[in-house]
Amino acid sequence: MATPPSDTPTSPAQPGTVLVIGACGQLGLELTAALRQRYAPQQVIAADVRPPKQAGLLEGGPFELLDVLDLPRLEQLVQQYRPQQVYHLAALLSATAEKDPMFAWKLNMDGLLNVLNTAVKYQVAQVYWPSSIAVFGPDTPRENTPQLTVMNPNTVYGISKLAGEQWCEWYHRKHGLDVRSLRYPGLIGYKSLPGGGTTDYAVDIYHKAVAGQDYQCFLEEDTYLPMMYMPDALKATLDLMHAPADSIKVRTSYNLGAMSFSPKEIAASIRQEVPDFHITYAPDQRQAIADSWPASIDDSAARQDWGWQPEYDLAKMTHDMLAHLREPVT
Ligand code: AKB
Repeated sequence: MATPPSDTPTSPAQPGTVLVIGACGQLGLELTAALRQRYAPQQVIAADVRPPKQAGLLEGGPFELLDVLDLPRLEQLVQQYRPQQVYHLAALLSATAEKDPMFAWKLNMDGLLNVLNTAVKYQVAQVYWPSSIAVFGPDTPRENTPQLTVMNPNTVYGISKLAGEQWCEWYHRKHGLDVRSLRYPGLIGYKSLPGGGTTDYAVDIYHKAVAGQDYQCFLEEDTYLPMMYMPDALKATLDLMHAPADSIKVRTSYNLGAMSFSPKEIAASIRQEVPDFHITYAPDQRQAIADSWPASIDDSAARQDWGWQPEYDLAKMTHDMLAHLREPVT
């Protein structure tokens, strides 16, 4: 039973209690499961604006309905569960944000500010918020994009992520809030589907290959983008959040790299195991977004500061993805 919100915190944070906002998304589903393995499942509260689409997802721990734009409800949940950590993942991704720019700005910015203000007000020990390679734009050096460089994003999503990074840094400096962030590349996993992103093709293509179908790609064959397999993304997120605070030197968001490939290369890697797999190309409006983003990322700051080291390259990821997607559904 939820308790009504009040202006002052009523009890100290419970060690290990975690709130995941946006738990039904591609990253949220997997991060919630990883956190529930790490902590007691009951201490990891999954929250999203809608319940999980499939029965069985997010079972084993509490689930709460939460629209992150509804500040009283957010405060109510924070008062009720007293989370020590909040992972705020709810956002509109790049392609969807271009279609509904005003709502994307509202959700991506007001949602973050609601979380940051609530974290300060109720003394949440740590906040995690994902940024993206979308903070970079067409003026940014495309190869081995540095941590600190020209940004100038030209998508609504990218503009919101860059502004969000600056807000995170501001809350850290002004309020001492321990907020940490990573600039994710495209994330690829077999347990959950992405929605509304420009890198989504790199997940869809495996599903088509396993179904024995051709794949029509919405990007051109030689479009290189930074990508990462989900186990590496989960490891990076948890390693960042568990690193000592004084090792976190970047309070905007860390560049994070693992691999970089084009649609032609991922198709060739799939053909190593599915020889008759075919890909065709029909670029759409997402091509312009991809063309404005880096092709590869320099993540040396993350490696130096908290020991980031990816495990998966394209071949290893393809082998693992195909093996898991071929498993019978239980
Ligand atoms: C998208 O394509 O919008 C996301 C991202 C790179 O942040 N996957």
